[in-house]
Amino acid sequence: MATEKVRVKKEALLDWYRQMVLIREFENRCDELYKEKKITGVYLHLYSGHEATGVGAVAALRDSDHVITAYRDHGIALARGIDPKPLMAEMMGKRTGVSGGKGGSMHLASREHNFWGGYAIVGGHLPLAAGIALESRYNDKEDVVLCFLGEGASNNGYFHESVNLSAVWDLPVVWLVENNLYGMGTPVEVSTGQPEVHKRAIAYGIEDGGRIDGQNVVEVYEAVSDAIEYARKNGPVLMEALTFRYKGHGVSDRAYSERAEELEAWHGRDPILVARELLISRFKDVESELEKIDEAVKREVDEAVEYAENSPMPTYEDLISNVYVEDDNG
Ligand SMILES: Cc1ncc(C[n+]2csc(CCOP(=O)(O)OP(=O)(O)O)c2C)c(N)n1
Repeated sequence: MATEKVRVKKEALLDWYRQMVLIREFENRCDELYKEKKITGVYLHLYSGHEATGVGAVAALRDSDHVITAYRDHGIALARGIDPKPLMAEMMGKRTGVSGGKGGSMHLASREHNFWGGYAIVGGHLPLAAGIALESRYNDKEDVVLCFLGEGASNNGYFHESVNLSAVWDLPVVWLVENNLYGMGTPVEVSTGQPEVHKRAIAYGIEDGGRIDGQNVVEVYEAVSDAIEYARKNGPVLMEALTFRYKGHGVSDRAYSERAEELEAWHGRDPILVARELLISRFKDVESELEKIDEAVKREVDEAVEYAENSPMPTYEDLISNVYVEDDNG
């Protein structure tokens, strides 16, 4: 793939910083609301630690491109531009939620944003990504699908079937593995014969997009931009961003105390910190702008929580709508 390095402008970097702070703040509040039982459900999977991967990768897309992911989806939804208010309302199962309160944390989607969810079955969204990419190819569109998946998801059958089909049909899809080194509590070396997942590209005869630093939003943006443009013209790319999840698998899971040292080291390379340091080193007097962003994001999340708390629950009619398609006779 041709690598054209474009120096990222200050405005873009500030906006990515803002998005990452928004994701962190939004999810910290979700964690609290879950403990208060205002967000319910068996699981709540936080994206904390992965922010640079989601923000940098989604920034590489056109509006007409598509995004799909698994259950660790709130951060990617925010990066795709979904308003925090209907997103928070969705978390609480409210009628004003982005999916009418029927999706919740793991199954939120927004057609308007070409953000297709949100799936709980590990790897289950990969065939859907291939299907969306097939529609684009079949109808001679230029749209690309960015499919996020965990390294754990690269070990089941969905992965093999979908990546193979993307190869034989030259589908415009970027398979972006967020390798956070653990699937639930299982280290990648224990579950995966080739722990550098991107190297599997050769087995499918597709482009290897390499392994990138998932903590650095600029590096992610540049590498994923190359991959997206390659996919648009030629076909699939498999690549991998190395990152780390700060919390347990879900908020009810323990945070694996045996990983304390590893966790500390990753916090030292926190994606928000990395972006902050880059901004400060590159632009004079940017600290006051960063403070303003931090404060504005807190207000935005407060307003989202207030909106969600004051929103109504779905009615019975809401709950049974969009379940079955009505035929012409009603
Ligand atoms: C088909 C299937 N098998 C098992 C599970 C249980 N499960 C949920 S998440 C998970 C680990 C997946 O790890 P990975 O794909 O690396 O994503 P991460 O949670 O690290 O983001 C497992 C085994 C499931 N939801 N679906």
